[in-house]
Amino acid sequence: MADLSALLVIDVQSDFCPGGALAVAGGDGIVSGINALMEGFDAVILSQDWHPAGHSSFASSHPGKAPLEVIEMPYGPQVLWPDHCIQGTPGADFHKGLRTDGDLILRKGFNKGLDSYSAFFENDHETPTGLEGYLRSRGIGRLTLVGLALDFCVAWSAVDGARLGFAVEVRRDLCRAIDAAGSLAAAEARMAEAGVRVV
Ligand code: VGL
Ligand code: ZN
Repeated sequence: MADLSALLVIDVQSDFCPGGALAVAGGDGIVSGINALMEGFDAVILSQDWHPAGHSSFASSHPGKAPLEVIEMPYGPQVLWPDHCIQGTPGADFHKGLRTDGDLILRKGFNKGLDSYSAFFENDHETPTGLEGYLRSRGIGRLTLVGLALDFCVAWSAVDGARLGFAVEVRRDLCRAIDAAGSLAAAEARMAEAGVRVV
């Protein structure tokens, strides 16, 4: 029953591509490869980082703080970011070249006081996005992840998926990383520990 496969395309949005507010180097270079990969799966799901203006993950919401500084939130440490992926703005749109004819578009990060890197849980590791129920009720047990950024939203989604019992594979060639302050090495270690296959 739970043996169908899904491709999870994480946050391939204008703000994470060159020219965007939180540009990931080479972020636009994975788009055509992701489009081509879509054919081979039972389901295609796209996640979309989707913040209200004034979101608590924005450095601009914390006087005196700069992007990439870390603050303590009630749910734990939170890296601060430039304003990005604000609901309804061009930066929140998917990259113009990305195929968006998948089955589900899952938005996350819409709670003002709580960030959500993972497509499964918000950053308190508790509040679900609903993706787990969607996958299980469609009989999906195998996930392949691609997108942006490898060391944040892709890795957090992959680790949560593996912990929930899905078989998770990350296609490294179709991801790009932010790699701030050792974040890529840390993410790789957490993925390995969780049993994520990085190929
Ligand atoms: C992401 C930082 C902030 C991501 C989203 O998609 O990896 N990173 N919001
Ligand atoms: Zn974000």
